Amino acid sequence: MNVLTKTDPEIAKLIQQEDVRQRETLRMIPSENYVSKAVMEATGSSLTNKYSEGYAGKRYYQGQANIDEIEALAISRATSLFGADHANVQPYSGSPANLAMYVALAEVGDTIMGMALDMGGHLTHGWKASQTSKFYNAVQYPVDPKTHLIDFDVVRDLAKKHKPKVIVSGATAYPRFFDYAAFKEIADEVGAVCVADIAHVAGLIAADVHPDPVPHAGVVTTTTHKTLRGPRGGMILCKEEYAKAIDRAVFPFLQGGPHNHTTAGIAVALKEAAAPSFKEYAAQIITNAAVLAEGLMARDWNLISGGTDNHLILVDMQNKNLSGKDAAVALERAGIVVNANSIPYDPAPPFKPSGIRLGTPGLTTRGMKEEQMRILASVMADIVDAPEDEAVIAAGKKVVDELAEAFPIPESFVEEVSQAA
Ligand code: DSN
Repeated sequence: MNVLTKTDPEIAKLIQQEDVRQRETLRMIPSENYVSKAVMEATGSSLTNKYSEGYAGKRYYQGQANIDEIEALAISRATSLFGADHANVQPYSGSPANLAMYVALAEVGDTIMGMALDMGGHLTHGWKASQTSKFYNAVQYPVDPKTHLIDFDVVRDLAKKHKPKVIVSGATAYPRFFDYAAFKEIADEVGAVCVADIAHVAGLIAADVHPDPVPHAGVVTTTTHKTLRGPRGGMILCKEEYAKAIDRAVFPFLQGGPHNHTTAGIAVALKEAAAPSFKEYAAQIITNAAVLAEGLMARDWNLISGGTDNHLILVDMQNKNLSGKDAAVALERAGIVVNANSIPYDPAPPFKPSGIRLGTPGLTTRGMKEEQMRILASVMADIVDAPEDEAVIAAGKKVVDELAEAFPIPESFVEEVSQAA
């Protein structure tokens, strides 16, 4: 960062400090990952200088020869990886992608249905603090109070009662697979469009280690930076019948010029995700989460739903007499970065919730496997048992330092990509 250091030493220093923080701590927030240098280079390129309102071949600005090809590549890689009819790669991130999906499928004031935020859903699935609940009449489905699983009888009853135009599946804190066929059946019964928000699990779906919503859902929305391991961005996949409405909703209804540097980064990440080694990566994410869950449960950690099928683990800390926030703060002191999170039917407020949420996409990118998960389960349990014991924190930090050094953030997935080409 020679130039940046000269131009703006304050920002350069903060970025360098963040590089060090990312290198020296363990990323266990399940929505975060580490991208390749190739994705970084595409994202930090001259493409940021270009305006391209419109779509390939139909732009409102001249000078699109390269941009059109980049966007076309991103689209064809997305449709091919997910087996979708159509892809729009312009949404700025997951929330704008979801808003575009509603705009395409419903009128303001129509009823939409999604999982409540405090049950594991996303803000944009109609949560009361989100504008999606003001623009639309949002009906929220819960999880079962005992099993913490989606109860399809409850979803069906709510759908029959409220007749939503759109039913959204998907979550930010649901540790189990989604039964997309069941959602589609209910959507068909009430004449709703079946939508899947796969932001968290897109990489797992691309690698065939998670159920696939594409055959069932009319529209699939996603971010590109979680298990898919691309830059921060969004994407909408859909069946041909929704393609025009989705494209119009993204541009011109909601957005102006697409972020071409992000589009290029998404294209690179999609190429990386098509490599055979990405399948191994995604399978290892799930194995790692299962082993970590087992290790934590052996130390009397209360896992929501009793375990995990995917990349994430949601923990109820109430039996440890520790808030989720205090647990997350203690773990971070040892270099383990998770997030405090509400649990279903949480008696505590959202800013000091009873749970923590953690996951394995980042650690798996760093090459960690079952053995490291067992070590980490033990370190985390020790810290949660004695969050104010400086010797325990120091011992945990020593293990984290060793792991961070032994498993550096990889720069490249190039070998895998050339195999796939
Ligand atoms: N903020 C994302 C997450 O952490 O899951 C969802 O938008």
